[in-house]
Amino acid sequence: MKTYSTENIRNVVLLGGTRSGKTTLAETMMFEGKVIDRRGTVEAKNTVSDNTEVEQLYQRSIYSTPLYAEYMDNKLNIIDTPGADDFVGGVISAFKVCDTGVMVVNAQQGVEVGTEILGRYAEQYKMPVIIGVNQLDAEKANWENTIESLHQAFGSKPVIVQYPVNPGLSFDCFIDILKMKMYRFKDENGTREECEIPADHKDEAQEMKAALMEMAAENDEALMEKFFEAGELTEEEVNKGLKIGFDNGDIYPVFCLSAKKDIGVKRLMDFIIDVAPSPAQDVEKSKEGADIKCNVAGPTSIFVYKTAVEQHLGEVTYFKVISGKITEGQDVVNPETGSKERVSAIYAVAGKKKEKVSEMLAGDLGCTVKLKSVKTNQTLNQAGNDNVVAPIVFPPSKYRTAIKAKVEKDDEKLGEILNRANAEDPTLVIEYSKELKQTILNGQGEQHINILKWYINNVQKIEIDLFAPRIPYRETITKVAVASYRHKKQSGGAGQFGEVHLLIEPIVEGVEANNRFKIDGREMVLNIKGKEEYTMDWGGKLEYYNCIVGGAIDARFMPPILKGVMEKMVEGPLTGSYARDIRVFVFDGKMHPVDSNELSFKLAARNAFKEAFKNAGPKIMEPIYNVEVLVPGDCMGDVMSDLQNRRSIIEGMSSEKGFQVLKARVPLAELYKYSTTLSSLTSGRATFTMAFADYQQVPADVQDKLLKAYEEEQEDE
Ligand SMILES: Nc1nc2c(ncn2[C@@H]2O[C@H](COP(=O)(O)OP(=O)(O)OP(=O)(O)O)[C@@H](O)[C@H]2O)c(=O)[nH]1
Ligand SMILES: [Mg+2]
Repeated sequence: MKTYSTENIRNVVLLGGTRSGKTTLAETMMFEGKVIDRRGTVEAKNTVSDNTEVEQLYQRSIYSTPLYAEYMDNKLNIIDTPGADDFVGGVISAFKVCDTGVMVVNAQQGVEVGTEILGRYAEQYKMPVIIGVNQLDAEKANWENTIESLHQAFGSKPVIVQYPVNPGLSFDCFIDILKMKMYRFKDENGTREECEIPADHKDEAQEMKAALMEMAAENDEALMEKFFEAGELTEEEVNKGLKIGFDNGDIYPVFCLSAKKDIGVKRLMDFIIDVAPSPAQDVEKSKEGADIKCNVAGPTSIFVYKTAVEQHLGEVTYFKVISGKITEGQDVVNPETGSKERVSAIYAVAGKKKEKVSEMLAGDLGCTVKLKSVKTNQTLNQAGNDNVVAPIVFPPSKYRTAIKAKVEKDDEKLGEILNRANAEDPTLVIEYSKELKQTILNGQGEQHINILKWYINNVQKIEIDLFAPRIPYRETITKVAVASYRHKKQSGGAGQFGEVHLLIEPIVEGVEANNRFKIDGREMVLNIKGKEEYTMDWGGKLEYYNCIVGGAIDARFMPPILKGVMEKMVEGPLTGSYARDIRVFVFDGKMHPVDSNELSFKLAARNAFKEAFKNAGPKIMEPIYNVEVLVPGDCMGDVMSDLQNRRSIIEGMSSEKGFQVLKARVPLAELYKYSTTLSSLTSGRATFTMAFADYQQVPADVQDKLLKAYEEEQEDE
């Protein structure tokens, strides 16, 4: 392969709902780009893109796959992404390195939730979008409905540049408004003839052309002037105007496709080369916010957007050349760790096929192998250049599950596999929770987790259990209580003795500590001699007051008493969860001249605290999440009543681009597998986000259940 200059590169990401035909389109683009001479199909499990065992098993894309096509002296780097929302991580990385999105829409369905979600991302990342209406050869293809749904979703942005003459099973013709020609396809390998527009389509085509010209002219004053004077624009001028609107994300040109029958694909590729931006205009931000221009004459910087372990190759590092050029055998430095690496070989990538090249220039996408320790989101530079490219920001998780190996001896290996999985897919977030004493796996949905499970079971041959994670409850109290406890043990030699009397009360924001208390109608006044205040790692406070009079307890026993209390703050008396916001006043006790020691006082304090806690109107607090659901109107009722069954508080409803947006506060305990339920309630047409909001007291019946469950658990132990 020759070396492509920055201007002759196009970086394109294929986007779209599940089964819209992205992988098939990628296959056809590579066929037109002479990377392959026979096209595979998803059904035959032989596409270049869906090349992993698990993708072939499920007949869908799971990973984002870098591909390329060489076409008209240009190199099109193509990233084929999975349509399912569960695998969005790969889409987000593709946004980072691509300049144009081709949104594939299934003409049988029109805009789907997937299209909608990806459209939002495209807006967020300011990515120019071309819409490819695909599957126009399918029996149920419906052009009008599809266009209508496009306008509903994207307003006036979609601009028709082609329309099909005969959508449906016999589809072989479309009219190109830009070129004012009709293309007729003679076979399923892209062979086409250019014809005049037939008489019965002339008026419609003319009308659309005028609209297109006006739309193009609106983006540029000079064009506008010309358009008013001459009444029309040349193809070049229309392209120019379209390009401005397109680059700004104001115009989404709409193309006709049958990826399966290779109709319209070449024309789409032409347009990408003629109109879509090359990376020459790329300006990356550094971590510090400085601009890094895509300048081939600049110092070498490459950015790692993906890593994978691949058969026969080992660790493969996928990168984009951000600036300068990278040459075979070049030494680079990781500016963040200072570690040196040698890029011994460079490859252009089409799935498993790796074609060795001697160099790659700014803007290009490629991969290398055998680097020592490079992770996704890291930058590698020519020595002396300390630019660090701002990292890809992955979306927050929406599915959590606890995971453990069925047999303990696999624990360590499982840990390694999970860490590896996170390196390859940063949206798989592993959390070793000390609080919950569980390993929690966070991901984008049940499918996402199940794919990992499949891999662990079938490839790594480890049996695992996935189960509902514990909930990080918090415990606190609502009123004053006192308790005392005597720890006494007489066994042979030295005995143990310690007695502690303490009083506890809740810390309420804005209410200062006082030394007068009322307990069961009895007034109690304490003599505060010392105060210590601790902020808990898990939120909230502990205040510890020394109110000992007359030397009832030696000062040296105060720290062990605090330690005993602290232990019960870590493992709360109600459910073993963290406790918070409590004042403890130690006001009396007893010592034994021989048997008293630190341990005895610690144990006495633990038990006294526990006792007092249970009498102090204890309550369990649970984490509440803000949940936002994007749902098609016809599923609203089901989604709403399901949420109500989850003890949710519905906070609002609004409609947005043909969907309903539902906002609710939902307890985390009720969100286990929510994404799965939502998906089955709406046939996968809804999506949601969740974010921690705050802690709220659990209802009485829930508290009773939790207390009982904890008691039983304690008895078992
Ligand atoms: N009739 C027809 N079928 C198509 C066309 N393009 C794709 N298909 C079929 O649609 C199904 C899905 O195609 P894929 O290429 O896997 O779709 P995808 O968008 O990559 O799907 P995900 O990877 O799951 O997001 C397959 O059965 C394809 O054969 C087309 O142009 N016409
Ligand atoms: Mg696919």
